[in-house]
Amino acid sequence: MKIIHTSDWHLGQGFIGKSREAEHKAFLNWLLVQIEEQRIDAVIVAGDIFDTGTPPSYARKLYNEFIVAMHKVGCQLVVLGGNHDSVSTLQETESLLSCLGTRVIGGVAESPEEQLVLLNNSKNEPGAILCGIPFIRAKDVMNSTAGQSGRDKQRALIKAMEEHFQSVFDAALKRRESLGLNLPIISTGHLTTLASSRTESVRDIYVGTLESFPSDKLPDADYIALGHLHKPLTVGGKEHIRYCGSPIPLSFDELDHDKEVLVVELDETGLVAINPLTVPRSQPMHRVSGSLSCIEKQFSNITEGLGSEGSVAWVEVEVSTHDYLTDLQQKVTELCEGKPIEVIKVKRKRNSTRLVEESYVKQALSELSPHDVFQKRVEQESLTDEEVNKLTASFKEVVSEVQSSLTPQVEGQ
Ligand SMILES: [Mn+2]
Repeated sequence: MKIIHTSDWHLGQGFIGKSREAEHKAFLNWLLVQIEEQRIDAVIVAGDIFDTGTPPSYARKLYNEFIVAMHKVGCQLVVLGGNHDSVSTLQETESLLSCLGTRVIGGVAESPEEQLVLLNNSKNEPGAILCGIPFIRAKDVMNSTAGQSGRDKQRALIKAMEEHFQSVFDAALKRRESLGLNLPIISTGHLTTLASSRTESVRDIYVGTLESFPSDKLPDADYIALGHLHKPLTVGGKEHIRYCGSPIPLSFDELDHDKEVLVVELDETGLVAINPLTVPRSQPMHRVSGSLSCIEKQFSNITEGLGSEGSVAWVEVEVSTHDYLTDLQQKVTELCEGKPIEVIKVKRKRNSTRLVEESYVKQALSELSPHDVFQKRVEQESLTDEEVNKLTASFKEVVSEVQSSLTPQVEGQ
């Protein structure tokens, strides 16, 4: 059978004051075409379907319309909760959506069996068993023990998560046996595993006190569909453990790679093939840096590259200058006057290695994570890397303690 593995849609993302609605709409329309053309039997969204626990109306509408379209083409959909999703928001429509062939697993369930999904192939016969593992919150799988050190907590959490993955996988093995069919088993996960990199927009990367989950503790499934990191990655050299990445760039530092979804083929022998499909980029985005005159040249190149479609490019500008220009923002704005360019973010680069000052255009505090704010404050100090690492580690511990005491609606936003 053929599935599409995708994740981290972040529907409703507020991107430095810009809406991503048009891009998400274009992506979902494109995805529906791929589903029909490639004869896809099921789509798995491995977490972070929404950007926040209380997504704006238009984001919920996109989600609902996609589910209806999937029902029309007869393709199964499995939606797993991510750290950005609210378990209760996703679960609120769970029973309704099950009537339309969409299975929602917003959070860790009471019993492992409830997290199993039997996926059908094109002949409408069982084709695979899915272990639907959403983002795991520490309180879902363990009781916190007062007085435990950060390291002990981390160790206990890794163990509890491993047990959770294994318990759902064991339930899948049992189900396979009772069906008497030789079905491949797929697992999902929304977490950071060792040997994977991260980007600036992956906020709240820490699961409780957990920074990274060792990939060798993942179950022995035929394919593991991961979400959380926004760049496509193969984990630890194992072809069958994959991050598909987000379908649109969620920050300017995600422009260095193509966005994709993965078409995964499985049969009774297990994994057959994995083929990435590159998602077309509907919103031009660029990062430019250098002196003001150099930036002016790059603006012209961007304008030429746009063609006559009437689209406006979103640009992040990093100006390197030795002088302190108080009107930097104004100067950059003048450079793009009359051009189909919108400068979203202006950074100042004082010397070649260190960013001394950053100015954000219309960026609200609510768009920053506590970690972003902390990082910005630290950048104002002259500290050694070691000092920064120490401070950041302590800060993370404090934040995770605070977050683990918050309600699920507030957590992870
Ligand atoms: Mn995400």
